[in-house]
Amino acid sequence: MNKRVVVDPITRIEGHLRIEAATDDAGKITDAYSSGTMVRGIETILKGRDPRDAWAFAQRICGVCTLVHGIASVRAVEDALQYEIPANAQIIRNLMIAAQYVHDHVMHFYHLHALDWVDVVSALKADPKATSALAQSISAWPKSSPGYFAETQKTLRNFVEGGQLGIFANGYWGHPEYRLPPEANLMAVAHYLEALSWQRDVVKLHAIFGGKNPHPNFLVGGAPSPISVGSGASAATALNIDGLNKVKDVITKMQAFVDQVYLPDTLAIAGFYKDWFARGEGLGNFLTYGDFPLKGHGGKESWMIPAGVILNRDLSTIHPIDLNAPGEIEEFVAHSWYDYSGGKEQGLHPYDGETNLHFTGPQPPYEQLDVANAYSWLKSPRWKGQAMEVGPLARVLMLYASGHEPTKQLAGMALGKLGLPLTAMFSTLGRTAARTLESKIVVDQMGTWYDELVANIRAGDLSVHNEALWDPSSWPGKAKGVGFMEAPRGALAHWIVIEDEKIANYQAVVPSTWNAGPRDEKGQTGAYEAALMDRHTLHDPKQPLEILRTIHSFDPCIACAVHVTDKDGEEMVQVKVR
Ligand code: NFE
Ligand code: MG
Repeated sequence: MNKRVVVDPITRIEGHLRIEAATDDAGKITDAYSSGTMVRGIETILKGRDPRDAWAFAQRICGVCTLVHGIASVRAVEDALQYEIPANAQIIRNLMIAAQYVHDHVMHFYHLHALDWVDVVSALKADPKATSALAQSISAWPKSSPGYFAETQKTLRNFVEGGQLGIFANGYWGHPEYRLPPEANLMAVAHYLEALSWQRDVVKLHAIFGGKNPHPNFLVGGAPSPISVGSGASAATALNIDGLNKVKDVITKMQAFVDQVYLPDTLAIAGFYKDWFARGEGLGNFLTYGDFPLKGHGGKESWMIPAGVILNRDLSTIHPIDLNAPGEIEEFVAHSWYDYSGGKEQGLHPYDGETNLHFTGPQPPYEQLDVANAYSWLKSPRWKGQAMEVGPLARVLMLYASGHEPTKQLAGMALGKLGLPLTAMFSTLGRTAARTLESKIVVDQMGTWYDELVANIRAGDLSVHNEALWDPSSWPGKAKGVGFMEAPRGALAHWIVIEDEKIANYQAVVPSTWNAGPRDEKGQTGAYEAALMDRHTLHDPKQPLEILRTIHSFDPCIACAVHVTDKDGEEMVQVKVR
């Protein structure tokens, strides 16, 4: 007889996610359902506003991927108005996006995902000397002495003996599926704590270019902070040589942590869980929009991460995508708590997207989702009618399939060390490893972008903003455009329709909506659901560690994924902007 395992809320994520899994008597997952259980109000409140202000509202969709909605928003307006931006602004945006990736991925690995693989309490049994030997055998990271690990262990013991595990409370400690030796657990706990202080340095990059973090400033047509090579009061508040030196220092710290901590830890931990490279694949379809424009003012000639679709694991063909074409990107609501004016069965392109709430599900608290009908506040995005996985794995596969040499070498090294074939990437741990690999690929590129920016400034190019289209009276009466990027969790795009200088429609289709969305009108599962239905057996249904491993491998963000209006479709708040 089928049993129902309900995990609600899934913790160590952003937002509110419920997973239901049906299992057979042996604990094997036979069916899985993903439900976003909260609802918010961003797309609707953008209507009627000045398009140049949209980024500041859209960015509040999420505080985790803190800048991505700002970038997608300014790019949407720039696409609609055919608004070119200066080369320096493009480089500054690249550096800000890259810092976001590496920051987000390291935080995910240590603070959100590691505890699925690392038993914190077991670290108390570790021998600090043996831990030091282990750490030194995999990395030249200087913080690896026996005394250092003994101190870490003492800190941890104080937590446990004081009955105050705090951030480490409520894990499934002692679960037999934890397989690391105590020394590896202690090393990972030490790096968990180090990553907390490391990230304080990384966010400075956003503060230098964008004034603050989270939610740095942006500007339609360029970058918000002028560049100054002079001295005096105006130089002090501009992007100056002090700021640029700090950026260089941050990039050096990011590079060191990725090379000497994150990458070796990923490989060391993954080596104990190789069977997790053989389950949790899911759809086998992958989509990217592309990011990191590499040359030209608009930067549209060349992207470091290419755009496209991979179908059924076939890396020999990258299918082109068109974000403007009707029938390519569409959102469905057959199993979502929404209605469409033309009927619940149809798909809508985001230019024509609607957010009409219609909650028909059981009122929480509920025993079970009404999965035959609607069961999520997420929509179901599809490409040409097919479900897609987005995110680091999609990007690494796209880079690999398009022949990007650094990616091929790095993936070859990592898989070689683990003794695994390329097909191992289609899995739960493949997804997690892809996040580490892309952090290395991106951080390796940051120094080059930094050098380009400094070279431009030395050559006298201080331009960061294009004034040409700033005045709305220069705009066409009607315009529409799409701003896309690769957010840490995957392909992100905002579609904007501008009429008479104001926003007439605004739709965001977000990475976690692609991955965490429910079934569509054809019954096709989303990526989370499909992944859970790929070879998962629960050792103990009361401690569903296996569900957490695979869901966390996607790094869920449900605030991003659900960003619509309130229950009755009414205005929730009025914000006066003067
Ligand atoms: Ni809120 Fe987000 C990212 C975006 S995920 S974290 O990365 O866009 O849906
Ligand atoms: Mg949306």
